[in-house]
Amino acid sequence: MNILKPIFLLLFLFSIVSCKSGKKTGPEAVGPVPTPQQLAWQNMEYYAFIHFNMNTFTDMEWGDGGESPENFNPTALDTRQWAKTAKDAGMKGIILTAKHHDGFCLWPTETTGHSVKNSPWKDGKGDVVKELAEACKEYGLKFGVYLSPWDRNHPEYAREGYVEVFHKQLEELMTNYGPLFEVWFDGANGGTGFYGGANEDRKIDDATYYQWDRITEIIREHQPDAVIFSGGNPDIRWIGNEHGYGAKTNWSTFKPGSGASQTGNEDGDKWIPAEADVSIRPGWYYHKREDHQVKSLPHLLDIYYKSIGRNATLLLNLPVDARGIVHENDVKQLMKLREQLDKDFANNLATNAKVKTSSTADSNFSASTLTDGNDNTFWMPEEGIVQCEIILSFERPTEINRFLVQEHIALGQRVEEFKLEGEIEGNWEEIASETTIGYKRILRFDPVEVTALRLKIEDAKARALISNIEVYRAPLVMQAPEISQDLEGTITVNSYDKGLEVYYTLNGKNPDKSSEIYSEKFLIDKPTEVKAVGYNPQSDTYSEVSNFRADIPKKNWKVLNENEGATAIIDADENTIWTKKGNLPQDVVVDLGKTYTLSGFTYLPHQTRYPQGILADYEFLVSENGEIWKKVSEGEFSNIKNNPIEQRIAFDPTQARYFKFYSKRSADASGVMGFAEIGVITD
Ligand code: FUL
Repeated sequence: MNILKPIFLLLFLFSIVSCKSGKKTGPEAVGPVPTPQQLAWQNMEYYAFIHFNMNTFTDMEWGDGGESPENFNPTALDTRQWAKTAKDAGMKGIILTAKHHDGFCLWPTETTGHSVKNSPWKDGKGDVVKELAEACKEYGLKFGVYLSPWDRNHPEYAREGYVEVFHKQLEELMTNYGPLFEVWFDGANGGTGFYGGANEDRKIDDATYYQWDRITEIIREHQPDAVIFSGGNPDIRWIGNEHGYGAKTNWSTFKPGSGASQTGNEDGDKWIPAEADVSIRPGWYYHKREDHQVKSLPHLLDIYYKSIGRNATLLLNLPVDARGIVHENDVKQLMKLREQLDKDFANNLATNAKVKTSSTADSNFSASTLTDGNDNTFWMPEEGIVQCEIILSFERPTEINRFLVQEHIALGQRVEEFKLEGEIEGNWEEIASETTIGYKRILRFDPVEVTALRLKIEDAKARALISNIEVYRAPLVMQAPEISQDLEGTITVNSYDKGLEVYYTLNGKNPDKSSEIYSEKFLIDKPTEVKAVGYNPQSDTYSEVSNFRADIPKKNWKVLNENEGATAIIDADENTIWTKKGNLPQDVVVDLGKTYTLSGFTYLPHQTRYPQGILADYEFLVSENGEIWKKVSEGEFSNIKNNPIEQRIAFDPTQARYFKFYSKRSADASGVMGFAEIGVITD
């Protein structure tokens, strides 16, 4: 015993010394650094927003607060389906609109009668917040809440009384639903509303009215692990747009009030990283009319790479429908994205590479930490070295098109400028020249075959601390090509992934690699069914087939009874729209420039987020001379309000140079006539 004691003492002293010296060799933090909560949140990367509330039932984006709780009545609400969908999509959590601007509360709050308590759903005994909190727990997801400070229902809004109500609502949410990872405050504050029937405009000073310090206290007291989005004392900031796109330069350091939400501030005095929020459809809430507008795989991929790939997190919104489930179209697109991402990041080629660096502080921060898959280890050059290089050498020429790099942000975001170069046939060539890295940066580029890759840190606030490098050869995106016809009649077939070969037919048959290969635009001046397919020669696989019905060019057409802007409806561009002045009934008369045999017409309503003048019924008349008219078709566009896609109406072939499209009634409440495009089908 007596002999062992001094040995223990020696060992103890040694361990203190080595701990201390270990600390000494580690770097100092640079600038503001994330809290453990912010770090945990950043690690989540990808999580769901769910907009589901009164607006789901009133088909609105912003209710005015005068809605009756009677409206809230989901027929098949299933929060487990939401959680399963998010989980299958690879998301790490869900944030729910517990209360939106219209003031309706999805939980049985004690603060107001404007809640689920007074709805027919579950006879007023339901609690959506609770059901979702439980479903998240079951599926291993984190849970967060959106609580709108603006309340267009509450009679006391903008007065003293409401502030207490708001704090109480927050407290209820913070105390009754288990641990939360994020509390989301919206920037829209004050304006017109119902306000208990007052129906007036109420303004507040966002900075002082809500008492943000008290709000922060409530959150910190009950939910110490939650981060606060926006509001008076934000932990995380808005990315500055609702497209889900981060800027290429994206600092997690920020000066509140600087207005630099997109880029952050290099010299920001606070660590306030960016969250990119975007909806999978045009609207945040569910609208049946948007069932055909769920974002495409290429669009979702772009969002992913421009948010998570640019040092932001991605909060992707799923508008739950009036049944109370995530619509099947949205689920399908989400899973397509998941599948593609799994393929993109399937095989990390960096793990096969030899990694060397131009400088290394010591063996604790060696080059091997860059590819060890451990988030806590990082590489570091010697003290004072800012410009430095990491070189990955491959055994044989390797084709790549993705580069992923991460800084060890626990000690601050440092890199200001970097380059990626590839060794191609013995020469170093630039692949990309960029600015910030941050938590994660992913570069996408055309495939290049390299024998080595060189990451050059060109400028940084202090020596860079790089924790991870990954390299991939993402496969081609098997998206069906997009076919369009312009004013002149020119057909363009566009493949999202330039690596695909594109084949097409003009005879209605499905194309394959024995069909005509598409190499350049071509002209079509008669009714023709154009079909195209993308083909991946490496895997010998095909995309889905796309189908387009081309017809006579519109270049010589004229709208005769024109009022301003009407050419938008015959410009072969569905992004340009026109709404005729004045109320229905209305007509438009078009001169086709010469006589054709017409056998039908097409009508495409506005494809915008807030469409106007979606027409419900029509009469279609034709004329050879523009004076004597013959009605060739009359009817109703069925279900057009819910599904405002192109309408194709056929009639008996008739010779004509002019047509008149007449309508008495719109499917929406606008009472006007709106178009994205109108066209004819010729024989
Ligand atoms: C906006 C809100 O006004 C929208 O309705 C939606 O909730 C979006 C996420 O934030 O500011």
